[in-house]
Amino acid sequence: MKRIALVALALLAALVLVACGGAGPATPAASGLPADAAAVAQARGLTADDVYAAMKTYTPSGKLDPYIMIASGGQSGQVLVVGLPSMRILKVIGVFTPEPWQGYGFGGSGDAILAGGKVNGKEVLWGDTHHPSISETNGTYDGQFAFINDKANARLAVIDLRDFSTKQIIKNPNAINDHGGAFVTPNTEYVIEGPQYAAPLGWQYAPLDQYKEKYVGLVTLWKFDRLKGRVDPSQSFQIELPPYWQDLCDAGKGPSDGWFFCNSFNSELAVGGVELGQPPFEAGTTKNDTDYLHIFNWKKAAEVFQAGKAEKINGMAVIRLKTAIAEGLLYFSPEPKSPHGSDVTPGGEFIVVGGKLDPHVTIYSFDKIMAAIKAGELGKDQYGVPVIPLNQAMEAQVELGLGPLHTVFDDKGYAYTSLFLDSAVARWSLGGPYANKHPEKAWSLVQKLPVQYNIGHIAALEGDTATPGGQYVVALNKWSIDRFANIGPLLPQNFQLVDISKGGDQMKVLYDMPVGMAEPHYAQIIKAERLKPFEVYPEIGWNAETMSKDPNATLKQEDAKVVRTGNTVEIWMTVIRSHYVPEQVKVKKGDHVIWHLTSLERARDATHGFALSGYNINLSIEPGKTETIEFVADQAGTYSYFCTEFCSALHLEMLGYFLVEP
Ligand code: CUK
Ligand code: CUA
Repeated sequence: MKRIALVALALLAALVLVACGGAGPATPAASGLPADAAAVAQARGLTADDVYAAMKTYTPSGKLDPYIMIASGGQSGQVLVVGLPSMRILKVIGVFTPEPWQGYGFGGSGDAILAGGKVNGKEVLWGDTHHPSISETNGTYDGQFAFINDKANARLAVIDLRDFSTKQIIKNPNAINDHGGAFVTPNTEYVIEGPQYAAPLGWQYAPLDQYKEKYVGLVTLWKFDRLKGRVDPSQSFQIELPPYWQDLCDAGKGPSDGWFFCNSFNSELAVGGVELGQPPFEAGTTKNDTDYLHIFNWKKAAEVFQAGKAEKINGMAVIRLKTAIAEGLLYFSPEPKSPHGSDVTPGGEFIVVGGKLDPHVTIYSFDKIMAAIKAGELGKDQYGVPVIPLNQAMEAQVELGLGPLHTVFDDKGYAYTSLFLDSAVARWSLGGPYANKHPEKAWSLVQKLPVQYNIGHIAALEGDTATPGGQYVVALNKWSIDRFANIGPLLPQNFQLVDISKGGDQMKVLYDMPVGMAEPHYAQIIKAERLKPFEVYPEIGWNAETMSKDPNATLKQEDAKVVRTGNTVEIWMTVIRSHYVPEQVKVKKGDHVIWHLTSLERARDATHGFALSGYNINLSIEPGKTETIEFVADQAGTYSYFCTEFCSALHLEMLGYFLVEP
């Protein structure tokens, strides 16, 4: 404690020194104790802002981060877990892509989870993860589960935050790609998976000249069974939409609970074909001044589904567009121009939509939308969907700058919008019930903070929930250009931590974090205290896939055994520092091998690995875990199995021989 105080003192002294333009050698009198901190600041050329940033983010050895960011891992198909404010990576969770350290997809239970993501029987072992979503209770993160979509293949994954590992991957049976997911409803009743590029219903073939008639959009509401920790497809349903490209979605809360909202583009129904002399997509999809904000009544849609008014297509219940219109499940309102992002304010009163080619964000009032629906007499789009005129639904527009995309919120009545073309974070003031939380005029730009460069999404501390926290925003920047040492033409993306703790125009960039693995899109930041992860698995013999005791657990070393039944050899093995039991396993070529491994460890962090040479097998066996592998010993020879985690001084001696007799 005393040390920390001293360091802080020294840094403060350095701050004063640098702030005063303090050249010259630091004397003990000027810098306080110890003098070397001021000298370091001077030698490294740190400005007062730098020293402030260092003090805001530096996390001394042994201190824990109070906030955890769950970030998309982009094309890596993984999910990143990052501590804030230190910006240290804590884990890369294997999700759509096999991950060897976690033994995910190399013979253990991860194989079955990954197999859930097969596309028409074909293994697809990567994903383009976009939007993580932490499970919510009453509109606030509850820290139990996280969901993420794979844009490339229209898949959804469920991550259990008790052990930060993937439990389920589910393939959307009627969509080939998705985008506006995963987003949860306020009590995680449903996980919304919005569509992206329209395709014929039921994943059929149809030529592009039949686009208008045959192609559809399709939003999916996956029912989440919290007790099982799994999505239940039999209780899930889809809603057919016009073939506009639905984009980002967000669920209502408070007064707007029961509804969700998606922006869309390509109301032009462009089909590309620049090589045929037709306008390229980038021109074809931006001709119109407005597209349609999609407004869904999901509670009513769930009733319509329960009432059996859905059609089964590829085993999945689909509410057809006609039914959706007739039952009042879907409304539109125009949104300018080339829209992107759809974000609901913390109290659920407003929906904020950005426009890639419009300098404004447009704010819709849920009350006004409801009033317009009640009043009736709405026009219709070309597919018969009722359209609420923009001037009847709009609360305000705020001019922010070029390329507004995504918006998050804080506890001071401010909103934060990423400005892609400006490469900036805009802080602006909310109106309505938020107007008295800040001194500024309602609905006005407060500050534009430059970031490096081309910001996409933006995340704030619990900033998309009913109870945002303030403190920090993270800019998820697409480019980094000159921020890091040159390592060749493929550059890392750049997460920038921004201090938003002070109001007005006091936002500051604190830290650059290179992301050298992919292009993450969205992230969510949760208070660490809401998470209740296991320290070790609850009991010896825990199956991390089923999250329950495994019937094939071996609880004591004496119970380890090898049993042959015909051509099948079944092994019950124990794992503890620093030996496997048994250490010799003999089979015959062609035998079917079933191998159960149980860690008898109860000490935290005492993880063992299990690699079997030549068989593409690698497991991570955390304390208490039971894993099962199954394979055919199709190659004769002498193999070793050994531990891949340096678990003790005699780790190298933690091995066994696997002998396959010809
Ligand atoms: S999208 Cu990537 S920056 Cu997938 Cu959320 Cu807007
Ligand atoms: Cu167990 Cu190394």
